[in-house]
Amino acid sequence: MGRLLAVAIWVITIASVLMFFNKRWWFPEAITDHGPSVDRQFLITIIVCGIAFAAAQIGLGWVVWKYRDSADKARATYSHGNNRLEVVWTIVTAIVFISLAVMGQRVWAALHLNPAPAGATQIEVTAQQFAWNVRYPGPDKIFGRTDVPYIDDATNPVGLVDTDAGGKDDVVGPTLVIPVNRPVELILKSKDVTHNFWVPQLRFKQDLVPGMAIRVHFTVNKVGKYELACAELCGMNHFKMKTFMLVLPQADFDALAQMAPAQFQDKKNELLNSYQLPQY
Ligand SMILES: [Cu+2]
Repeated sequence: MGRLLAVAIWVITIASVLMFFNKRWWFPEAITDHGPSVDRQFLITIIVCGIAFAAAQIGLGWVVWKYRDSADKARATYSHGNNRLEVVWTIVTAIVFISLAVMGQRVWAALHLNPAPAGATQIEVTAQQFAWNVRYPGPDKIFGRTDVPYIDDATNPVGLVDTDAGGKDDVVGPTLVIPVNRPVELILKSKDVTHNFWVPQLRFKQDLVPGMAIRVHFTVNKVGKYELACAELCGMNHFKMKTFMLVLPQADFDALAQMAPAQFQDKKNELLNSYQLPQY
């Protein structure tokens, strides 16, 4: 029985490792400039963890095999362990994980801590139970003032102040439209609970927290239509919080950004229908 268990542990270990090698279930294509760095960092982490996992499971199988129930019925001996060995593997583990964290920090900082490049296209994304409200500043490139008493879920979901001139041309809708090959800065907000902005192809996830305006910036290098989901279980109808991110050629985006709200929505819907989701 002991031998069988040891072999089962080794077989499961090898099968789990092989699943990563065949890459059948893997990430969708990365479409951001920072995407390859995130993927590289992920690969380094998974190789390091994979080696530790395989070594630990092979060792476990070996112990099960060696100390299986045998005919001589010898009593087991008790060991207090080996302090030197414990100190060594604790230090080695700490060094490995701190190094991984430091290496990953560089990519993280470029995305979240550094300011967006000057001239980045700014778009505000306000999440609520259970919808996405994406606001574009309109031709004047100024976001109009918003205030809580003006919020009306049906007609004014972000609470645009109707007397403010800057908000007259603001467009609010459920779809995120951005230009290709140009830096984009998202200003992420939430009206109620914590939501999470996630387009897998962008290679980042970001919480939207009530009371905060969280900024992230990135550059997308591939035109297309992608799914945008809320990745935080935010309530009963959380599953309904999905929409699309449409990445347009720069000329198409610029033309759209100059349009009045009604025209913008019609053109955006037309463009949205003309792109297909990527197949995996
Ligand atoms: Cu949500």
